[in-house]
Amino acid sequence: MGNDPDVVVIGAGFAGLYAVHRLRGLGLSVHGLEAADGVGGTWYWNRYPGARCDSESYYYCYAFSRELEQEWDWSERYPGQAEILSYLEHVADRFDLRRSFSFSTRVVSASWDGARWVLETEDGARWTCRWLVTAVGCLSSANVPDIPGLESFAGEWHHTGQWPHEGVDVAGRRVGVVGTGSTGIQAIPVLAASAGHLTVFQRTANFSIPARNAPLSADEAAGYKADYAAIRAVQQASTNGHPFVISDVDTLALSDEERRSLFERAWERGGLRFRAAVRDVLADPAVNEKASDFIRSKIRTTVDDPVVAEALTPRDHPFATKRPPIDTDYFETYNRPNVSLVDVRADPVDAVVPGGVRLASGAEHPLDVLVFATGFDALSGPLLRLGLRGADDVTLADAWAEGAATYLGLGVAGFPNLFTITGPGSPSVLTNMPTSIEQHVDWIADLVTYLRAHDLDAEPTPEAQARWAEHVREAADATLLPQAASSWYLGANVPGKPRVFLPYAGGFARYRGMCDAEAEAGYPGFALRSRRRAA
Ligand code: NA7
Repeated sequence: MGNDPDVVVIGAGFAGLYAVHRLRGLGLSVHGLEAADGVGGTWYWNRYPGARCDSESYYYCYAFSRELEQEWDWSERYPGQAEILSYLEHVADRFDLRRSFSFSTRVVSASWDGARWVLETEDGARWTCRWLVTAVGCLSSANVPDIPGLESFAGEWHHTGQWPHEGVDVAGRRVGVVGTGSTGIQAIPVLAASAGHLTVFQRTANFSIPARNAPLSADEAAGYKADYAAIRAVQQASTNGHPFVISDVDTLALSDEERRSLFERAWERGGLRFRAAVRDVLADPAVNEKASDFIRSKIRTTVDDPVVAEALTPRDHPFATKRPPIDTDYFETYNRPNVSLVDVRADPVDAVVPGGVRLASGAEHPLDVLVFATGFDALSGPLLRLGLRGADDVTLADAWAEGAATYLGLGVAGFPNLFTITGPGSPSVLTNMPTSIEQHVDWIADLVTYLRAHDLDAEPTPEAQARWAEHVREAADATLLPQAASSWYLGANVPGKPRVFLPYAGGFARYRGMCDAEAEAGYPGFALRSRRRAA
């Protein structure tokens, strides 16, 4: 195939590995390009202390191979970064995928020349392909705040999503963490355990639920393996790709005591199961307020110092309207004598100085290590940095000047034969990721099969894309999600990013049904053009 396969897949994480496997299985020539020197995607880069998945291990994995499901053994309820990376390395070997990838190969531009995509990589190589499939992840473009003086810092600083492979020695040192999203909340307790002093710079207090991580017993693992068919069926029928059935209890109809007891049981189960126990938590403000108040009461009783507890209590957004973290000893960590909390909403960061961080008030916090747990330019960011140019030489940046727009999250008008796994406008980040990824890859494989059989090129029509944007907006507006003004779902975490609610909040099963209907109807949302006529 030289440098001219049928399909180029960008990325070798969960999405890229499965895309290469699935598309290769159709008899197509497929090649993957990956910036890292190995597989893993998110789990290759995010090696910060405490990095762990919030989905449970027995379902945060591929479902496409019954044998793989039975062969692989997970060791904990939630898989840690190293274990997920081992799993993906195993998948790459088991399905002989590495031979189809070039590693240490970053794509810097990709242009549609009227018949094929022409890609350039950082090392100057050129690839062409008929179909371009992006598997670049949703949370892979690091968001490092533009703080004056950062270059003058005499210590070391790192973004959690670009953590050094050799690790960072924090033992006995003065460590600062900026950010209290899912990442900060995972890293803070682990860093605090070995740092000399840990200073947390918090802009927005966050809700968090105890994960209740634990080793996975042999009996539990065997039970899941025996039950996989049923587990997968629940995932497919669910709103979020998790195998939980959402409670049908009307919490508002309960007495205060009954409701408290329901919340307590859910709190003990922990993790994302807490949310599944509270029906309508993202639909009904009154329900949400009860759940939010319950979590606030837990913060008050966990954190010893009432002033610190109050500063840690979220008041500016309803529970779960920002991606709700789950934790191991997060709030308890503030009871340690070597941990302090700094409210940078009240007293913002003014500059990084050689010795640490200086606030607007002039207060200085001396630091040896500064950790940015400041998140990502989510969903659109990883696609924008590929340097895509579609038909008529239009850049993706121009096409998305008013905000990311796609059809079904799977393709972009004006960008023929480009398919975006878990793109903006798909449910992706609101779901269990491998479940969404497999659904996308299978759907793209069917579309490519159809295009090959009929010798067609395809891109979404502008009308279908506009209808989808409207539907994505309506789906978000039917929930409380847009109420979190600073959420990365809205692009609000990146200065200058257009405010568009990015993921599709209408539910995974419903979305899957719409994708299936699109395929069954012969892809009416796509402009299909004969290649022979184009040639
Ligand atoms: P998030 O959820 O975007 O969290 C980033 C955190 O960093 C959040 O607390 C932000 O505060 C804070 N932040 C960002 N920029 C700044 C500046 N300039 N100053 C102070 N604080 C700042 O990213 P995560 O990596 O934790 O999680 C991303 C997803 O990965 C997660 O949701 C899971 O899906 C996996 P803010 O709330 O914006 O005020």
